[in-house]
Amino acid sequence: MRKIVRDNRGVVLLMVLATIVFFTVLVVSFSADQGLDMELAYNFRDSVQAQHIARAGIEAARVILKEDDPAYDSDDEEWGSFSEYAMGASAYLDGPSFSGTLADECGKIDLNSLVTEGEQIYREAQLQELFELLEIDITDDELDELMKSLRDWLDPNDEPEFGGAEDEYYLSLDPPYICKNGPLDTPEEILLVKGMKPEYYYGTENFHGIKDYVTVGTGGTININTASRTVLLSMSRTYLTEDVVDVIEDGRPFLNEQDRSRIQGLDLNDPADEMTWIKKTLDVKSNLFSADISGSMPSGARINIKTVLQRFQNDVRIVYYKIY
Ligand SMILES: [Ca+2]
Ligand SMILES: [Ca+2]
Repeated sequence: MRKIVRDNRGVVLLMVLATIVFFTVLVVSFSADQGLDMELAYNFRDSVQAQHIARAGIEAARVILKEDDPAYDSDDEEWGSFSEYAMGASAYLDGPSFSGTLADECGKIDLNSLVTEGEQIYREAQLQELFELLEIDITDDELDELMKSLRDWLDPNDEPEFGGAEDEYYLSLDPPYICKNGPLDTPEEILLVKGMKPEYYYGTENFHGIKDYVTVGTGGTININTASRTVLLSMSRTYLTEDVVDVIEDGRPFLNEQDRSRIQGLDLNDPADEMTWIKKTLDVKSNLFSADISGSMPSGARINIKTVLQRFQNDVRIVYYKIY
C-alpha cells in the first residue's frame, strides 16, 4: 500500500512537471508568435509607407510635367534632372526617401506604328535597321518573318502573311493564346509574337536587346532632342547618317520645328517621300514619359513603382502603373 502511494506521488510529480513543461512551451511559443506577428505588422506598415512615398514621387513627376513648357522637350529642362530633384526633396523627409528617373518615351520607336497607314515601309525598315545597329544575332530571313508576324499581331484581320502568324498558329501553342489583332499595351508584349526571342528584347552579354529603344503609345513621332544615337541612325540610312546625327547631337535643344533647319546636311525640303516621312516623324516635343520611382523607409522596406505618364492638354495622366 505504502509502495503504491509512493508510486502515485511519483506519478503526480511527473504530471505536475509535464504540465509545467506544457505551459512553459505554450507561453514561449505564444510570445514567439506574438513577436513574429509584431514583426510582420511592422514590415507591412513600412511597406505601405514606402509605397506612399513612391507614390508621392510619382505625383511630384506629374506636377513637374504639368508645369513644363510643352512647346519643346529636352532633358535640359526640369524633368530631365528629376533624380537630383528627388534627392533634394528626400533630404526634407528625414528618413523616408524616394529616388528614380523621369524619362521621355518619344525618344524611342513606337512598335505599334509598324502598321500606320502609309508609313509601313519606313517603319519596317527602321525596326530592321535597329536590329542591325544593335548587332542582334538574327538572320535576315528570321527578321523578315518577325516583321510579318508582328504586323499580323497588330493588324485587325485574321489572314496571315506568308511567314507571318495569326490565331491558327497561336492556338496551336501550349498554352494556347489568341492573336492580339490590335496595338500592344506594353512593349514587352512583343515577346508573345512568333519568332520573337527573349534575347532579342533583353539582350545578351554579346549584344544589346531592343528593350531600351522601343515603346508603345507615343503615336510614332520621335523627339530629336531626346532620341538616342541608335534611334536616330535607325530612321534612315540615306538621310540620317553618322555626320547628320553628330550635327543633331551638337545642336540640341531644338526649340521648334523651324529650328530643325539648323541641321546641316539634312535638307528637309528634299521632295523624296522618305524625307516627307522624316519631316513628319522627327519632332521637337513629347507627349509620353515614364517615371520609374522607388520609395524607401529607414528599416530597408522598399517599393518600386513604374508608371507611364501621358501629357494631354493641361493634364498629365497615368496610363500605366505597376508596383514591383
Ligand atoms: Ca518642355
Ligand atoms: Ca492580325
